[in-house]
Amino acid sequence: MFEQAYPVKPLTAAKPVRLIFVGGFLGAGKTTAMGALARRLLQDGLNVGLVTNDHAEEMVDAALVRQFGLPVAEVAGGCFGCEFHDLLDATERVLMQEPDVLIAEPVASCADTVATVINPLRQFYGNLFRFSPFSVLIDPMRLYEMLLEETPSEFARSFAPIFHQQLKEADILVLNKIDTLSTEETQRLLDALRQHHPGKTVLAISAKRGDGIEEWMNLVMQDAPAGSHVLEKVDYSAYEIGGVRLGWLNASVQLVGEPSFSPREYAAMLLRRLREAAVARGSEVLHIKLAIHCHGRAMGANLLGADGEPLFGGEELGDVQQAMLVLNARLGIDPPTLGGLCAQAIYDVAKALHVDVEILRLHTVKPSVPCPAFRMCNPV
Ligand SMILES: Nc1nc2c(ncn2[C@@H]2O[C@H](COP(=O)(O)OP(=O)(O)O)[C@@H](O)[C@H]2O)c(=O)[nH]1
Ligand SMILES: [Mg+2]
Repeated sequence: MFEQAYPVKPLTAAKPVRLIFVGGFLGAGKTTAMGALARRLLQDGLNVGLVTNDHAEEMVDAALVRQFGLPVAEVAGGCFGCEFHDLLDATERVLMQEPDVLIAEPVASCADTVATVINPLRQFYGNLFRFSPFSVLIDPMRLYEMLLEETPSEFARSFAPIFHQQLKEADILVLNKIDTLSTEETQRLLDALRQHHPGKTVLAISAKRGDGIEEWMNLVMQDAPAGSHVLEKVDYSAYEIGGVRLGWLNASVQLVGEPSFSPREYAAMLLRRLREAAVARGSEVLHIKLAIHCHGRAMGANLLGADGEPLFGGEELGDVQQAMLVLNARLGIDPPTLGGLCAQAIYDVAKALHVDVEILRLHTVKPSVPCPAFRMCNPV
C-alpha cells in the first residue's frame, strides 16, 4: 500500500491566506497585541482568524480571545512545533471560516518557532500561505533583566537563554508596553535592541493604547523577509535549566455567590493570595492569569512577576450570582505543591467572600524539553 511520505494532512483554502506569527516571552503582551492587530485589520475589511497555544486545556487566552468575536482555534497540550498535527487541525478549523489573515500565538516558552513551525509550514503548505515576517514581542521589564542586566535575578539567569533565542530568531523585534515608559527610556531600550541585533527591524508599540499598531500592521502585511533568522542549532538544555523548578497549573472552577459576589474582587484577592504564597516560599512568580465568565461575557485579570499588582481587562461584570473561573498559573514551584497551594487559595478566597466554590478540573504539568515533530533549517 502507498504510504504518504510526510504525515501531514491536506489543507485547502480558496485563496492564499496571510499567516502572521506573534511570539515572545510570558506576559510580553502577545494576546493583547494579537487583538489590537486583528481589530485594525478588520477596519480594512479583512477577515481574521486566530490560533492560540498553550501547554494544557482550559486556557485563559483562548477564553478571552473568543470575546474578540473572531474565528479562533486553540492548540493545547504542547507548543505548535511539538503538536504540529494539532496545529494543522486547528488551522483547518479556522480556514473553514475563510479568513484573509490568520494570526497565531505560539506558547511563550517556545524559542524555535522558525525551524519547527514556520519552515515546516512553508515546506508542506508553501502555496497555501503568504508568510509574514516573524514578530517577537518584548516586555521592557525583561530587557532590564536579561539584556541590560540592570535588575539581575535568579529568574533572569534561568530564563535568559530562552529569551535570547527568541530575540535571535525574530524578523521584527517589537518592544511593547511603551505606555509604561518615558520617551527617553523607550529610545534607550530600542537602541539597546538595535545594538544587540544589528540589521533587524525594531519597532515600539503599546498593544494596550494602540501606539505603533498601524506601523506594525504595515510591516507584517508584507511577504518578506519571513522567518529568515532560523536558529541553526538550538540548545534545548536551556529548557531543563528554565524548567527545573517550574510548575504550570490550569484549573476551571465554578463560583456561586451567597447571594451574589464581585468577580473582580474574587480575582484580585486570588491573585494577591497566590503571589503572597509564592513569595513566602521564595518562589518565582512568572505569570498568573485568569478569566471569569458569566452569561457569555468575560473579564480577565493577571499578575506578572512577584512585584506585580493585578491588572484587569475584558468586560466589567458587576456583581453576579454564578460564574466560571479559568485559572492559569506559571510559577517556580513544583507541580504537586503548586496544585495544593492554588486549590487552597481558591477555597480560602471563596470563604472570605461567602462564595460557594467547586473545582471542576485542576491539573498541573512540568513544562518539558520540547520534542518537535519537524526541525527544518532550510525548507525547499
Ligand atoms: N501597560 C501595558 N500593558 C500591556 C500591554 N500589552 C499587554 N499588556 C498587559 O500585559 C499582561 C500580559 O498580556 P498578554 O497579552 O496576556 O501577554 P502574553 O502572555 O504575551 O499573551 C496583561 O496584563 C496585559 O494587559 C501594553 O501595551 N501596555
Ligand atoms: Mg497569551
